[in-house]
Amino acid sequence: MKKVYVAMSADIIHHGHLNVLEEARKLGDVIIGLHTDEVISEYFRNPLLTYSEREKVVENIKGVTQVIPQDTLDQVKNLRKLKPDYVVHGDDWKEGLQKNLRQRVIEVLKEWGGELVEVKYTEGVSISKLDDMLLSIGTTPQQRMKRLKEILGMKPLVRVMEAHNGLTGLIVEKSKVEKDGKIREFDAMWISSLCDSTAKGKPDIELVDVTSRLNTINEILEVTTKPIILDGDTGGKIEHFIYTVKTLERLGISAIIIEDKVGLKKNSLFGTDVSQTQDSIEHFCEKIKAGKRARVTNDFMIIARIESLILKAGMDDAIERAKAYVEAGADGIMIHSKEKDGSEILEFCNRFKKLEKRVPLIVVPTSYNHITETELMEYGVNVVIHANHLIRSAYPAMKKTAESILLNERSKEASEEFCMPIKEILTLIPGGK
Ligand code: SPV
Ligand code: MG
Repeated sequence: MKKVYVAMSADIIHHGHLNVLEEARKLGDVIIGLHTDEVISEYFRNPLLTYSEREKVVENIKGVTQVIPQDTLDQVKNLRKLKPDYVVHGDDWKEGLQKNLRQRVIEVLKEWGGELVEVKYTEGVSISKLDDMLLSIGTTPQQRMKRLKEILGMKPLVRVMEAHNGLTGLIVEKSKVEKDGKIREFDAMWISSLCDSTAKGKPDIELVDVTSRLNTINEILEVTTKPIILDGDTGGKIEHFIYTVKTLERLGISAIIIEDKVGLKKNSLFGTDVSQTQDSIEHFCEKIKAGKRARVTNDFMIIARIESLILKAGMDDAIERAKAYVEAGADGIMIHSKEKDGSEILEFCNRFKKLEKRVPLIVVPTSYNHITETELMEYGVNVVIHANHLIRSAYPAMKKTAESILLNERSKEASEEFCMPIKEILTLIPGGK
């Protein structure tokens, strides 16, 4: 039998894919080069199914004799290894991102006289259309909650953005850019105490109580599907925290991050300019353990946030706490710093990497914002949270508009300079017409 190679993602399989596979089967034994989770999340979007789930699907398709990982979009490495007689692909890759990859396949096949067979693209199906349909169906609390752990398993770096109401939730849900042929979007939302409080015109001192925070959470849950990480401040009293955990888990929140401070909490970015007290290791570990006991599923994550660098307690203290919190069952460690150069964060990352017992590492690069996500990832960071940027960009824009109307005694100037057209705001949210 001749060898036929077909590279695919097989995350959502539709009749277009089956047409390609049917043609491939006519030519010989079909070997699938299955895109790894990293390839799919880098070039397309976060896969709905994991590699092993997708592998199970494709190995049961008629004519498929073997499934191997395709860990780059470029097929050349696998092709040189297998030396197939044919490569089969849809003819839609003649243009766009995959044009060069196609050329490389043609070139490499010449080395052993292989042939590229292209199957006419099946009109009327598109993964992005199917994605939109899935989005409009929505999600369930259970599905959404476990998604964060799934994404952590699939991607080396999880990218998180602040949301503080339904509209900002939609921005995080839908914002997408294309760069170097790769699609980039946010993986999850951060409901920040600072932004949630600020949006309500209140200071970030745990004054906005859990019930009010739940209103914000519900507003966001209603219109989005991406996983949510909640900034849980100190988590409050242990006796209260266990109720919060149950409530959040029931709603489908994926994780709560609690910080190791006691007493009147102030925002970390004040550092030592205000008086703030760090919790004892023993007491904070008790809080983590109580939260873990209160959980119903393994999907909900309790993440411990270390304030040692913020409060100038030193690197050794931060590392000692990381070890203790992981031992107590923390599902992740967030290390925070307000130093602008980022060196203490990178030092922490280096030391954290060497710990025997490791959990996902989370950072919030507000002060050291010159360091890129990729650089942080290279230091072992698993989750980057952009914690406050939507509210920080919205406020100056709104203030400018208000001042322009005062100055001009009319809204003409503000409308023309700073506002989106009425037509656009009316149709921004579908279903209003
Ligand atoms: C928040 O976003 O509320 C945080 C991060 O807790 S920070 O403001 O940097 O403390
Ligand atoms: Mg906060």
